[in-house]
Amino acid sequence: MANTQELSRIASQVRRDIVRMVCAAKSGHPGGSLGITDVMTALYFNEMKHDPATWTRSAKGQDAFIISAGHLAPVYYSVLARAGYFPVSELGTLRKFGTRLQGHPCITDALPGVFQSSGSLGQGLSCAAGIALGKKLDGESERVYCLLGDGESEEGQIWEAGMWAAHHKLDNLIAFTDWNGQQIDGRVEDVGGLGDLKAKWDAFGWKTIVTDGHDFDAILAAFEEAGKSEGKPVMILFRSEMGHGVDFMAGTHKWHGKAPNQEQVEEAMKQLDEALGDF
Ligand SMILES: Cc1ncc(C[n+]2csc(CCOP(=O)(O)OP(=O)(O)O)c2C)c(N)n1
Repeated sequence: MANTQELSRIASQVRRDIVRMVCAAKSGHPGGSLGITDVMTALYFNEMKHDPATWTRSAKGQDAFIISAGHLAPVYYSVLARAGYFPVSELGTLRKFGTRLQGHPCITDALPGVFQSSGSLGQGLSCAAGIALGKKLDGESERVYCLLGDGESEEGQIWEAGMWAAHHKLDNLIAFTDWNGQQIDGRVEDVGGLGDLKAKWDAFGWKTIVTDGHDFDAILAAFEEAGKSEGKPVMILFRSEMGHGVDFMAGTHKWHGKAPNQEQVEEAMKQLDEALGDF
């Protein structure tokens, strides 16, 4: 289990991977990926009970993770590779012809670590809730985690899944939202305002936690608190910054789905721990 210092180093590595992968592919989604990197690193290197050597899609005896906001594939692939699910060198194949690393995760490519296809926003929480109920029916104590976007949270299916998970008292379900305030076309509040997101999840019968998505102590504390829920699914709203870690990408929707050029990659690399290697 990595401590906060190690998590910080791994997160820098993951951010380097994201920038390089999207540049090599000449397309993809760096902004949201960079913003949720700290949370995803904490999840895979500290919080989740998982083992790449024995992993199967059935998730028997292990925690499961569903990425609902499938466009955040770059951070997902990097974390999986760095955790040992597949060779780090494969990161360079993102979005290339014949790759297992599609622009959005796809189970028909059988990429180890990927539980569910995604990309069409709004569907992942339903999958996660179903797996969580299945684990309860099987008497398993492991958990199911699910990553949502805040722009994605404008999708109605999420709220249907939210009601259903609360109805079934799925306290083994820990969902979290990348609450960066941005989405594809601008600020979430300008495109389709979510209002008081915490009050909404509370009203849907969830235990809701709001915290900083870039402070590893806060992230780990939130997961710990989430694990203590009894009778309620948990939503962690991680306050985050789109593009975090690379100054010219930070805080704007403009890097939601745009590839940096080689010059921009070199500039980004200077800002992210240069002592780390690359794939
Ligand atoms: C059903 C559906 N509608 C629209 C899209 C196109 N789309 C991809 S990402 C995105 C914005 C999502 O915003 P958010 O969840 O906040 O992600 P972020 O911009 O923070 O990465 C949209 C509209 C899609 N993938 N699926």
